[in-house]
Amino acid sequence: MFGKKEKPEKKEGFIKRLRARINKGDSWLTYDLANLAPGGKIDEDTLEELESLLVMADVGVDTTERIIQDLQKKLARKELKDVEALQQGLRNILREILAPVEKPLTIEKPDGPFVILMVGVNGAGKTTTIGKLARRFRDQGYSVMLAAGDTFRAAAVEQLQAWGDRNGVPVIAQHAGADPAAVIFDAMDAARARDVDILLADTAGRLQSQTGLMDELAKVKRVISRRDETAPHEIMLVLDASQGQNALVQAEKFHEALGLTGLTVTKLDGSAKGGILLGIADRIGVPVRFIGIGEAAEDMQPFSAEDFVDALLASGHQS
Ligand SMILES: Nc1nc2c(ncn2[C@@H]2O[C@H](COP(=O)(O)OP(=O)(O)O)[C@@H](O)[C@H]2O)c(=O)[nH]1
Ligand SMILES: [Mg+2]
Repeated sequence: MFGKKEKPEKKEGFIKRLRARINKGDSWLTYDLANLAPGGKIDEDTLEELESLLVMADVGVDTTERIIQDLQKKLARKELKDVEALQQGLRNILREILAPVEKPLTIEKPDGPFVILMVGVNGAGKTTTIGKLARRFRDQGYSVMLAAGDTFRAAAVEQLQAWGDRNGVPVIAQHAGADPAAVIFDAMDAARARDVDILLADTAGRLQSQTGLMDELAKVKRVISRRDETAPHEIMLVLDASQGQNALVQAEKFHEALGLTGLTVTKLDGSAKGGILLGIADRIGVPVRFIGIGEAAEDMQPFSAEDFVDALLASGHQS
């Protein structure tokens, strides 16, 4: 690994914003937990109500079941004496689910650029995430190049180009309608020639159900591997958290088609309930590299399971 480390004060501010912005500051779990057990007593009814809360928070049916079963076992062992014990039990199981996908992206130095292929549906935040990542990597001391592989619309190429111009990051682009695989292939050569560390490749948004477009992505991946058999070094799916269970379906389909190596989950500041990350971790298991909680560059940070669970369960007095 090469490059520099994160500044701690940046992370502090992010955690504060994460707490404030997930589910608009009202933590679904804590707010309702105390209400679930009016006399402070935890029983099967409490867990049943919690179950519906989890489903409503986008956790998904299977993952909810896993969580509730874990708590039922604790209840049977008389380990859930009060709301605090329930909260602690919940905290533990959520951490257990999320910890395995906390695997930060590490940039290796291959013989040539470290190639990151960005994929996802329209509007998920691919291009924005590329901008944020480019700035982040540049601040860490890497040289960065962008490939305008979203050749579907002229505006998409211009969006990337404008971002590159503003930030002094070179962009390799062709005309709208060009073959995305060819654009990215050329960009790999350009990056190699200029000894660039990291190449971020944009692609056009597509629905997981559009077979032709999914095949096109598989072709892009093959062409990249032909130029460098170790590449792409990261195939990152960008998911809009406010899409709820549909985001889970997207993750499954993109993973099947391409073999994802990482995820960035955006828009956790919107209408998202945050629970989608639990479903993704439990069902898909692909590392969550970054989470986004706003449009600014500093609103995207590496995923931390502990911080995320704390934010989900944060009650007023903790923040
Ligand atoms: N609120 C919020 N908006 C975001 C976030 N990430 C991206 N966006 C917005 O989502 C919209 C679509 O983003 P874009 O990168 O163009 O999506 P693409 O079609 O996947 O390339 C833009 O208006 C972004 O500013 C986020 O974490 N929070
Ligand atoms: Mg885009």
